[in-house]
Amino acid sequence: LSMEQHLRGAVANGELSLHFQPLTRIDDGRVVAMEALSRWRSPSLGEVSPTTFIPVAEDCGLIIELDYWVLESACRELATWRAHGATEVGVAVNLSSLHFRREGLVEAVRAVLARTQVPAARLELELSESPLLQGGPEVTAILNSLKAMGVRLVINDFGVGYSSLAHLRRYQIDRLKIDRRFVQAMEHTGDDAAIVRALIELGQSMRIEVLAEGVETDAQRRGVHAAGCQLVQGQLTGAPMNAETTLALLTAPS
Ligand code: G
Ligand code: G
Repeated sequence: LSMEQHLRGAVANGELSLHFQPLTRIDDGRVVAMEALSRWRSPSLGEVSPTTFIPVAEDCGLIIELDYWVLESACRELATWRAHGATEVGVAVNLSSLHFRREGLVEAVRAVLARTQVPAARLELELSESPLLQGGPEVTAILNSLKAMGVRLVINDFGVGYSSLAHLRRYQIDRLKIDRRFVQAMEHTGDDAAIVRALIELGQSMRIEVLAEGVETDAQRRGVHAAGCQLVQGQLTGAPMNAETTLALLTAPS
């Protein structure tokens, strides 16, 4: 069987699970949200990395179903955290660009929020820059509908796709996540440090939150903080963890 064929049964057979990684405010160390990251343990292939199966799922269109499964599962987990008292935290879900070339996303999000009784403001949808770049009126309509519902919109891996100021202005973006390639190269080359500072300034000038991805060292955290960045994600503040560890983290007395 091909990986695609294995993947077709994975959602139905319960082979997918979610890990969660904290997004942390630098000033007070508070976890503002957890990003849902899918994991696949196939009975025949073993543990398959999302960097392998997400592209396969995008090629064969399965990503739509997979992302909807993640959306629903992540909102269910959020409801559990809230029931245990963690009512301030949000959950972030990745959306493939393919959602912006077909219908159904807005209604799917609305239905999941209704089923799970999660407040829209606690759901963050992470999209890449490509739908914004290609963005026709359909993309604008989808993003406007999501914003009207109260959902937060986040641009993932910012900096690699040449989004212009015009794009950012047109859409109501809540947060930019600076790609870890820039963050991690910061210490080594002045050019990368300058790019990170420019991206942070861009966010600040547009009153959009900025998060640095892939922060592994205290020097990196201090570097992005000095440049005006308020939020970090990465090994330093917490690697992706399973649902049980996530609940323990979010309900630990502080
Ligand atoms: O979790 P990390 O291990 O290795 O993820 C690799 C890449 O796969 C990341 O860029 C992440 O954004 C993406 N990814 C992980 N889970 C999902 C998912 O459920 N849907 C989509 N579209 N991308 C995901
Ligand atoms: O692109 P996205 O932000 O969705 O990527 C999440 C991916 O980043 C996952 O593959 C996750 O395992 C990985 N990741 C998270 N923190 C770190 C980190 O500190 N360093 C590196 N190299 N990868 C990280």
